[in-house]
Amino acid sequence: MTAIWRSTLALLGATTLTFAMAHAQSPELSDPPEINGGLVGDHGSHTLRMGIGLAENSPQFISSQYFGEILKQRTDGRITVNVFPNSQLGDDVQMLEMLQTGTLDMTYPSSSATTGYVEELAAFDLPFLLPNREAAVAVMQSDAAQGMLDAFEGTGLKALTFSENGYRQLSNSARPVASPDDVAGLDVRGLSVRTMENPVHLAIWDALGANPTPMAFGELFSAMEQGVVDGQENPWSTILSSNFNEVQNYGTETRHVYTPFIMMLSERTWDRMAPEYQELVLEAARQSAKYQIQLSAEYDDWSRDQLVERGMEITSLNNKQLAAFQDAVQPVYEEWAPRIGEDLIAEIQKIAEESSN
Ligand code: TK8
Repeated sequence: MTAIWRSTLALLGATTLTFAMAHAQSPELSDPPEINGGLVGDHGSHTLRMGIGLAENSPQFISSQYFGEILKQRTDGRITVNVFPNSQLGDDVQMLEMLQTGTLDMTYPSSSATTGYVEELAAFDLPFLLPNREAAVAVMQSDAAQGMLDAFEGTGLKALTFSENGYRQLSNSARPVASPDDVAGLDVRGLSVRTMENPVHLAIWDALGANPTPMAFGELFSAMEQGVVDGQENPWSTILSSNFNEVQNYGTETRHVYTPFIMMLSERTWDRMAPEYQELVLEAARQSAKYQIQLSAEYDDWSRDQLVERGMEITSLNNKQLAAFQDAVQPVYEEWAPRIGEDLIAEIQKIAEESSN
């Protein structure tokens, strides 16, 4: 393909996405990287349906669109991806099952929803394991992490790549929280906190003295609105893009867990694809994940400021306060580390340490 063609294609792609972003009520986010690489051979057409949980103005949606754009351009429109946001097609757990039965092609769950398939992934649910984003990215790009993705083989799920959901923060509608005692509520009842359907997260909030309630993401807004639960925990970017601030007055910067997303494809869809298409799908998944991590970092910082501007009272924890949370969840480590694998956790901690050197 001549240089002119390539730049025209790249330009076309970039313009469409910049247009979409401008209308997403979000800050100046980085433009998607130029789509490079030639056209792949004609191995027939595929229209992939992809279900995700978050909204159109989320980095998850924007990077999924970019993933689709790469495939469309590199196959001259033979592979297209339709992204369905806002849990329209189901929640993380349901959509994974739909991939297994072949009634859906793709989804992008939090790793926490997949530990029933590959228990080692629960390592990411251990509290305060990853001190910063550099460490998290280094771990997600490590051989240990690739081993976890490979371990899905034979489950009906093809795990393509990790990307960022982000650092989880507590929000609630009842009271400011600066300590585990505020969660437990010494003279009032403990906060009822929605968690993902994941045993480690249940254990974390149990250890902090809350009443943890596992629930699908799609049910969360109305559960908070109706007072079924007092609070929840998610990255600032998700709290904002899902308008949780409309039903949550208080936020606490706990950063208690860094949750990855995992881009998933149905093994049936994968097996129907020619090897050259499979290679391209993996490449596009990794490129879009890299962009997603960058977007997520930009959006998360901006979201925190926006939430304050929109009236949320956010409590930042000093080191002493943070240590109180870390001490309170130590039993979770003791319970889960042997089950997940002490060697794997030690390897992850080593990668995390080395990443900040
Ligand atoms: C969206 C979920 C969400 C997760 C949760 O499908 O359930 O709270 O953090 O991002 O994956």
